[in-house]
Parts: sequence; C-alpha cells; structure tokens
Amino acid sequence: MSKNKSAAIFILILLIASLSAVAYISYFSSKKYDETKESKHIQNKEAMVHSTTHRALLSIRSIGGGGLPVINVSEYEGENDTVKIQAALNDVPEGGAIVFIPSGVWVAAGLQAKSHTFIVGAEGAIIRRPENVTEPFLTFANISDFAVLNLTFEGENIENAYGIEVIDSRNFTIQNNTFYNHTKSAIKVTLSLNGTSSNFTISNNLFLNCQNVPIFIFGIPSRRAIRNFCILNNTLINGTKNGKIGIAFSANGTIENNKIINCQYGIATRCVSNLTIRKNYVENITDYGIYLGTQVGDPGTDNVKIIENEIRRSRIGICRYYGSYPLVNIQVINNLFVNSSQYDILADFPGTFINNTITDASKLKIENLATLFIGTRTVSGQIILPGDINYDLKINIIDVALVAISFGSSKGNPNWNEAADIIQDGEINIKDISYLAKNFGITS
Ligand SMILES: [Ca+2]
Ligand SMILES: [Ca+2]
Repeated sequence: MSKNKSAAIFILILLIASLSAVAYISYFSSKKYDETKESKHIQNKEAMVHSTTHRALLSIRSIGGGGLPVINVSEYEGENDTVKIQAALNDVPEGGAIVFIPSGVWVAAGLQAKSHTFIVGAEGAIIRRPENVTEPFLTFANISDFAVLNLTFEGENIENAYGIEVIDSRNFTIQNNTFYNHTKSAIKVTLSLNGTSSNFTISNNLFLNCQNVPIFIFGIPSRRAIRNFCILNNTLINGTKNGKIGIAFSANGTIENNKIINCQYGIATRCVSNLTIRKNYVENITDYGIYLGTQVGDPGTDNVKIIENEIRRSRIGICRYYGSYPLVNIQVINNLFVNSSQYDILADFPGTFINNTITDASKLKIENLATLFIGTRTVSGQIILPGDINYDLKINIIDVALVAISFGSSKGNPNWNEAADIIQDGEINIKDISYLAKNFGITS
C-alpha cells in the first residue's frame, strides 16, 4: 500500500471517529431535559468529556441508564452538601437522570433518591459522613431502576450508621464504590413487612475497615421476598467485628468471586433458598469461613451450592454454627479449606461433600450422620474416606466388623479404636454404625 493511500485511510478513520463522537454527544444533548425550567442545572459538556465520567457513563449504559440527562450536583446551591445533593436528586424527572457528583469531598448523609436515578461519582468523589448524623448516606425505598457507581463513602466510624439502605426496591446496581470505616452495614438490602426487593447486583466494591456485615441481604423469616441477586467481585478487608457477607431469608442468589480478608467471618447464610457460593477467596478469619445458620420462624435452608471456594486460615472453614432447622440439599464441591486453627470442615449439618481438599484428617470432624464424603483429600494428596476404618479405601463389612469390635467403648477404654469413632463424640455407639450403614459400599 502506498504511503499516500495509508494516510488517506487514516484520515478517513479519524473523520469517522470524530463524527461518531459528535453524534454521541449530540445524542446525549438531545436527551437532556431542556424542556424544563431547571435545564440550567443540567449540562456539563466538560464532565461529559472527562474520561472518568465517560467510563461511568459507559457503565451506566450497560445497566440501562444510557441516554439519560445528566444532572450535575455542583450546579446546585444550598447551606450544606446534603441540601445540594438532595436538591439534585429531587430534580430527577420521571424518565430518569444521571446525577453526577464531581471530584472532591461532599459532607452529606440522609439522602433519598427516586426511581430511575443513576448516581455517579467522578474519580475522587467522596461522600463523608457529617458529625453526629446516623442516617444512611443514601436510602432507596420502594423504587426501581437505579444505581450507585464510582463513589467513596467515608463512614467516619460513627456508631449505628448504615451506609446505603435499600428497602422494597427492584432493578438496581451498586458498583465500583469504596466504603471506609462503617460501623454498621455499608450496604443493606431489606424489606418492609409485606415488601419485596429483587433483581440487583452488588459488584466490584471495596470495603475497608467496615464492621457488622458490610454487605447485608436481610429479608424476613419464612418469606423469600428478597430474590434474584448477584454479589460479585467485592473485596472486604479488616472487618474484625462481625465483618462478613451476610445473606438471610433470601432466594436465588449468587455470591461469586469475592475476597474477604482479615475479617471475623467470611460468608454467612441464614435460612436461604437456591444460593450459589462460588469461587470466593476467604483468608485470615477469626471465626467461620462459610456458615449456614437457621432460625426460629423459618423452615430452614435448601439448595445451596458451595463450589470452588478457597478458605485459608479461619477458625472453622465451614459449619452450620447455629440453629437446628433443616438444611436440605447442601452441596460442598471442589473447595479448598486449609490451615484452619480448629477444623477445616465441621460437618455439623447434612451435606454432600465432593472433591474437597483439607489440611489433614485431624481438620475434619463429622457430627451429623447424614453427610456424604466423596473424594476428600489432604493438600498432600492423601485420600480421606470417613468410615474406612482399615484404610483400604472402601466402606464395607470389614469396617462394620471393626466398629463392632469396639462397640460400647469410650475414649480410654481398652478396646477403644480412634478410627472407629466416625461421629467423633468419644464413644463408639449406634451413631458410628448408622454412619457406616448409610455410606456402605462407597469407595474412593
Ligand atoms: Ca475399609
Ligand atoms: Ca462416635
């Protein structure tokens, strides 16, 4: 190709690119709600061309807010930042708007938004909690179609203050935000008595030094009225006082690819249905990596898949922890539980444990008869088959005979056999025999 021809093509590409940019900007301009008196507040070509804003707008387009007018908070007057931001939020028309928060520190809380509000921060946009104000930064109540993107929320460690509270709302995204120093849930999704909350994504947020369940999905016992949600790619660090992702009385959710480090717990569930907990990384946890509690007033938990998670250095990698209501169809597959100080797996609930890796045999404790273990290995590759008393990798009549020989003994007795105490309660009794009966014929 000749140099001239290449140059001509290059210029042509440039021309097409600039025409597209003009078309894009005029598309936004034409969508601005010039027809209203408040249109003076709604401009910002400067902001539009600002690269971070552009990125934010692209992400808004991906979640359904594309083509909306932009309301710039800096255009609003008021005695303080709360008043200014609230005035901007109040200006969102029925058709919706992007509420743009420029760089800098905004001292504000107690803000409320309407449906179709997409709140977007420029890079370096910080919302800081005012002294002695305990209302949430933002409340979304009984609305739909909204987002909070690219903001930093500084909680200032003020007691009893939630970050973002969502009540009875649908179709929303909370993404790319940072939360510092919150004493109560940084993000709480909840319900009124007969309400529902559904269809939402909480993703790519960072929680630093946030306590008391930084991500909290909290429904109402015996109802599954918080539904259809994804909690993805979030990072929680230094939540030493009840820091965790907590999901209660909810259904149809995915908790995937989150990192939880230096917290009290990892992922906590209580009375949930159809939950997938997948590919999360949980490290240095003072209590439980993953737990499955149940509570009075609710039938329990069903259909939970716990897959491909990595839990390092917790006290207990996985357990029920509390409650005695049914746990039905709990599958624990392909996880790595390693270097827990007490147990990697405390099987105090009926679960199907398939192809998991643990530190060593001493880190597995079975308390529930209705468990199934297939393909459990140690990090060094040793196979662990609970109930295989003679280590021939089969559970058969020989194992039954070995348990029978020690039947009735307890720790310290002459015919005590540690290996025969499958349900590890210090006694070889009917529970150990029952476990063998349930698992008879399994090979590894
Ligand atoms: Ca055997
Ligand atoms: Ca026993």
